[in-house]
Amino acid sequence: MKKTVLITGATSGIGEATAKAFAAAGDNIIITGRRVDRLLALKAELVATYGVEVCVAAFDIREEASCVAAVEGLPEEFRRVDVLVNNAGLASGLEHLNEGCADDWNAMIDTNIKGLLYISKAVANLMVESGIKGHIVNIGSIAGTQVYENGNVYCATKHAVHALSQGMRIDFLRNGIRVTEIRPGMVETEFSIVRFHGDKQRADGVYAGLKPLTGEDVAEAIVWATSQPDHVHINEIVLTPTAQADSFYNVRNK
Ligand code: NDP
Ligand code: 8X3
Repeated sequence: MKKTVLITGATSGIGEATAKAFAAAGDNIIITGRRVDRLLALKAELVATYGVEVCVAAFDIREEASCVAAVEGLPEEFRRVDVLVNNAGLASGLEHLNEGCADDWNAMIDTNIKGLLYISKAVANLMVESGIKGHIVNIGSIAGTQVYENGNVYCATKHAVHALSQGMRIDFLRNGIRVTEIRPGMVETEFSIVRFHGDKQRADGVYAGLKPLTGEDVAEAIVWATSQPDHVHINEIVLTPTAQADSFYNVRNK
């Protein structure tokens, strides 16, 4: 059955690939992020390629009032949200804690934790009001259970996503809302460029000598997890490149 899917952070990487994957399955999509030009270009592509209905909502997920206004402002035909994909997020910086920068920490905490909470509350209430047994997908990370050197605050935010996913699964039990946490390892997107503040050469080095996951690989897992029969609840999916075992072990140039 055709679903309505709201994806945060659809202007790039995993979120953009997820929007395309749901659209390819015939679902209607609400795409969000801050870069309006990219959202409009993606909307045009999804409509032209898949003939689905697409709603654009541009806002900064770090602002609770903007999240609430965006959800309240959804047009009538997009208000029955079946699936929320909490994907918007970032790493900013990679330094020992005493050399880290409060602006980076605030960006990660405000986006990855607080933004996820704001939008989840607003959309979950829509699901409850409209009696939809919806599905919330949180994009966590293998960094949600392992902490690596210099990853301090980013890893802490993904540990929070891991805890919140478990908490949401319990709290929404009575509403029949399923909560899946997708926990990828290395995915080549704009993630590392953002982490290294635009240093593309350093970002490329993260994936040198191995074949990382793509946004499409992760999107496929998300679509699969949200396409199961009503009685099946996929709690968690951990996926890494074949060349990566976890946060600490990988092989290059093999
Ligand atoms: P990208 O940088 O390619 O995409 C990040 C997306 O998040 C963009 O669409 C961006 O949109 C959005 N975003 C960031 N900040 C905000 C904000 N304040 N308000 C609204 N939207 C925002 O990275 P990925 O696709 O890799 O990252 C997606 C998720 O996957 C993140 O949560 C990340 O932590 C997680 N992840 C990534 C991994 C990887 O190796 N790439 C591995 C494990 C997890 P815009 O800038 O237009 O606002
Ligand atoms: C993003 C990937 O390697 O920083 O979650 O954990 S990593």
